[in-house]
Amino acid sequence: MMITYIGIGSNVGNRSGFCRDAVAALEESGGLKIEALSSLYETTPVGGPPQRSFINMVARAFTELEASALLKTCHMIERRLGREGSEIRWGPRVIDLDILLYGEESIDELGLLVPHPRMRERRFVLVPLLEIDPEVAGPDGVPYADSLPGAEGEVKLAEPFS
Ligand code: PH2
Ligand code: MG
Ligand code: MG
Repeated sequence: MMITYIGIGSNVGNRSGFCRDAVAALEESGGLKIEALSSLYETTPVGGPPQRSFINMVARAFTELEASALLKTCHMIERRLGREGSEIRWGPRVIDLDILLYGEESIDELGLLVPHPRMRERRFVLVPLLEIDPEVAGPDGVPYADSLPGAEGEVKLAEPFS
C-alpha cells in the first residue's frame, strides 16, 4: 500500500466542477482510496500563453496500484472528462491530473517523473499540498514547506471542498 498525492487543475469551463468530477472519478476507479482533500484554490497561470486563472487542489490517497498503472488511471479520467491531449504545453486544459508524490519513491520512467519535477517552484501545488499535510517532505527529506517562500504564482482560497 502506497500513499500518493495527486495534483488536480482546470482552467476551462466549470473549473471547480471538473476538479470535483475528477475526485469522484478517482474514487470510482477502484484503484485508490482517497483519504484527504484540500480546498479549491484560484491560482494565477504559471507558464504557457496568456490564459484564464486555474482552479487547483490536491488529493491524498492510498493505492495498491503501481505508479505506471496510477498514471494510466489519471490519463483515462482526463480523457473521460473531455481532455483532448492536443493542448499546447502549459496551455488551457479542462482537467489535469498529475502524480505529485508516490510514497518516498523517485521515479524516472517514460512519461512519468515523480516527485513532479516542478512542484517545489509552484505555489498552486504547494499551498493545497501543505493544507492537507503541513509536514510532508520529498524523497530527499526536504520539507515542501521550505520551498513555499521562493515559489511562483498567486494562490487564493476559492471554496472549501465540502
Ligand atoms: N498547470 C500547468 C501550467 N500552469 N498554472 C496554474 N496556476 N495551475 C496549473 O494547474 C497549471 C499552471 C501545466 O499542467
Ligand atoms: Mg500539470
Ligand atoms: Mg499533467
